[in-house]
Amino acid sequence: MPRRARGAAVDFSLMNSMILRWSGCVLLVAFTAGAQPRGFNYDEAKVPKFQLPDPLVMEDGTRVVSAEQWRKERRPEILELFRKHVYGRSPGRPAKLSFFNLEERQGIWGGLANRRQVEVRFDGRRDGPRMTILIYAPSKTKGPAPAFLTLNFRGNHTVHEDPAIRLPHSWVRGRSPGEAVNNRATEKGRGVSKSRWAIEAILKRGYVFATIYYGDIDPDFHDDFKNGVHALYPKPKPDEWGSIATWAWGLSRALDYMETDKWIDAQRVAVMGHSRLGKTSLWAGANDDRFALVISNNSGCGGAALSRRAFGETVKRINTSFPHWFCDNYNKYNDNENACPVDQHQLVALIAPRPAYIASATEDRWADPRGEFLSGKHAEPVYKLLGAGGLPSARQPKPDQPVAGGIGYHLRTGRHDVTDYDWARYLDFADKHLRGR
Ligand code: GTR
Repeated sequence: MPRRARGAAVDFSLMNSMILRWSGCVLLVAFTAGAQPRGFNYDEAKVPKFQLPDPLVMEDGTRVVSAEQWRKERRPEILELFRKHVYGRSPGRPAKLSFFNLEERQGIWGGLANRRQVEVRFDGRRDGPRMTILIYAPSKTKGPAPAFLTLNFRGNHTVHEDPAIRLPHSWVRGRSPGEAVNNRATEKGRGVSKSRWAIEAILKRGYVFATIYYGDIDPDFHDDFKNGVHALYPKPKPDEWGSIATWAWGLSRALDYMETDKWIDAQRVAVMGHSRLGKTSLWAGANDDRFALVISNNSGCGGAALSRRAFGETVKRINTSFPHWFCDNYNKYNDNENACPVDQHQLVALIAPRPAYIASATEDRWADPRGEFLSGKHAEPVYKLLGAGGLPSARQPKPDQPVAGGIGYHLRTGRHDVTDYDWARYLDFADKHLRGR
């Protein structure tokens, strides 16, 4: 018996016929284009009345008044609630984790970059579950550089047309004809997602760009937790890792590797993700405080958006469409958001005092841009208590008017996507916090 109701639209393991495969592709393209399914609330006047849990009040009612109390008592309490009820708890670093340098080249792209591709073997075996990190470092920087660590949706080879980037060894979905054959990536995908990754701009500003195909860690369909790194562990209990926690776990393993790479300053790694991978970057940053800065790009429900607003995508909808993303316990809050002991502003608060950036897009109503802003705003008391500044805007800023304190926010004009505009803001924010500019 599968442990969760299967979401008909998303379980690609069930899609055997071409017709179903195609309808799945169309569905996914529609989502990434920022489609807004019908039957959900997009009207601010219809947002239900709700009360948010106060990040500075302990579950027993005690008010948190000092930074120490936050650090020692309230933060661990909230972290535990997210582990138990939302994302699920993950194992630590595997004893046999090992790193293998697949390839390296210095001074490419007219001397702008060095490239390295590293395989992270989760149990030390070369044919076991493993992920490949693609790294571009600025070649002219003296000493280790700060870095952006990201997950990508379609394979490392899709982020740039560089012919040396290895094709993923894992299951890929493939969104255009020929991009995947029998769920294996092909050359047709090379560079197709490059508009989302401002790699040259990142390098020119002196940062390392590192990316991993998320399917290397856990393929994004519900197979009852058998593939990816789950092959090494027992089936998750109701409070144990779903796929978002698993992808975040992979980011922590990438950071384990980065601590050993001389090109990278592992004390200054920003973790960035878009959409479901924005949910993932937030959880990675909350769960692993080695991440120095956290960026959520259009992360929406289960990411930065407040669940209690039930605006656009809801907890019930996400648990139904994507039964593998969260831990089983999260199903208890389907149509029952107020019963959940946490809401997503507390996820942002877990990142404090480290800087966090939340980005929304005007046409991305499915992700609830206002709810994303409000999460940052309601995390502010924790940032202020810790002397880390806040989100310097009382109201949601107008489109294309970024604000940045300890928490940064912008509402970009346009659709659900990552653009050069977004990256320019993230680079400014990183300069401010990781370089003290
Ligand atoms: C949608 C999902 C969103 C968002 C998006 C994506 O289908 O409803 O929560 O994660 O996928 O990741 O592209």
